[in-house]
Amino acid sequence: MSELSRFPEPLHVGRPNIGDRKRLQERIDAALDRRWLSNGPLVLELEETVAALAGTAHCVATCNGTIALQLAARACGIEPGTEVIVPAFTWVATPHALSWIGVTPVFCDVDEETANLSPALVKELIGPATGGILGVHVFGRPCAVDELADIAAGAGLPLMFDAAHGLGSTYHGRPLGGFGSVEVFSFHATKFINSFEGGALVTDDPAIAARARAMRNFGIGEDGLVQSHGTNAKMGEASAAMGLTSLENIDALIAYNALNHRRYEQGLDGLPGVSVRRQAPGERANHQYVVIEIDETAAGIHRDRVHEILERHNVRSRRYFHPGCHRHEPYRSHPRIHAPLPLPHTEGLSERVLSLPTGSVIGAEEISGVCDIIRWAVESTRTIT
Ligand code: T4K
Repeated sequence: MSELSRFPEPLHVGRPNIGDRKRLQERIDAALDRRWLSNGPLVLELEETVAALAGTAHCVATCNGTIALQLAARACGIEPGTEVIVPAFTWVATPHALSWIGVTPVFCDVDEETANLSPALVKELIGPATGGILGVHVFGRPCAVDELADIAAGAGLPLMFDAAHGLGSTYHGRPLGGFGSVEVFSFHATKFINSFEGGALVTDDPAIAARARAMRNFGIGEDGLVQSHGTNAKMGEASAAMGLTSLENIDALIAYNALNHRRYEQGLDGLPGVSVRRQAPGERANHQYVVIEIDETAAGIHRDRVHEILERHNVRSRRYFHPGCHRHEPYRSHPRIHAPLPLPHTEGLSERVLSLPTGSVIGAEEISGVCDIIRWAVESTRTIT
């Protein structure tokens, strides 16, 4: 262990990409000169840019992705008191967004290979109280969109996607964002495209876009009258300035993330029980998360032990999404409501996966050091055993 160096500064999974500071400062200065800090032109420009990237007719930018999920559900007509089927293997924002507006998340297990909603199990879970289906493109890998769309259409349910990880990835060659009734992006600081905090919903449906736009602004419609319930979910101009600056680099950031992904694959190649999770074959992926899977039986060491060892060397890996949403409150206390079927793949994945540092501040040297630590952890444990 002593031969391995400890990183002098912590290596984080979610270190933000900052982009061109001069461009950012120019945009913020222009907003200050205009004295237009919210409901302004930068948000409109961001919306146009994101809609173009997603290939959708409409984009509604918001102050974060969680509230965009709430607007999306409400704009699709999902009422309090109904149920929405969601994967248990996701960030807790997905079910929390629903339960905060009085909608019950019903957890579904995921496919082991993709870590996304299992269409066959979604079908089993549909019942009289089901009001919709919300898939998550976990780690930027697309859901089984076509199968889910068939199931949703057959049951007459709206299909939504949480694409918080999905900007820049494709499904059948088309960008994520344009599937289902509506999709939601997150531009949180830890996402590869960030607007400090922020999010957006994208859709081709003008009615969903109009309802979400109104609800984002206290329910005020285009005629200036309050048409519905609403909230304040607006994105500010400073956030849009950051988002636009970040988006100027999207292709370079994806290329760099892909390079880092390959560096990890090479660095961990041949290590028993350790694999780097793959993106969908034949699709473009944003590679914003590099996730390894540690099979304790083959590696001789549990993921949590590797996580601890990395921590000791100043590498802050993240156990996204341990232990599965069904094991968080308030869901854990009501298993029959929230998890009517067993969730073996969620349970298994949440014990095996580990997200490693990547992004523009992580390079070959850091990755080689992280891989050395993981290699040492596995090989020394196997030798002792
Ligand atoms: N749906 C899904 C599937 C999601 O993954 C998320 C968010 C959402 C919906 C909701 O979208 P938002 O409402 O957030 O827009 C993070 C993020 O807070 C969260 O946005 C993200 N998913 C989730 C997967 O990860 P934490 O608790 O791990 O983040 P945090 O703030 O501790 O940051 C992680 C590491 O990054 C830190 O150890 C340090 C580093 N960091 C973080 C920030 C904020 C920095 O170096 N600089 C920074 O500014 O949840």
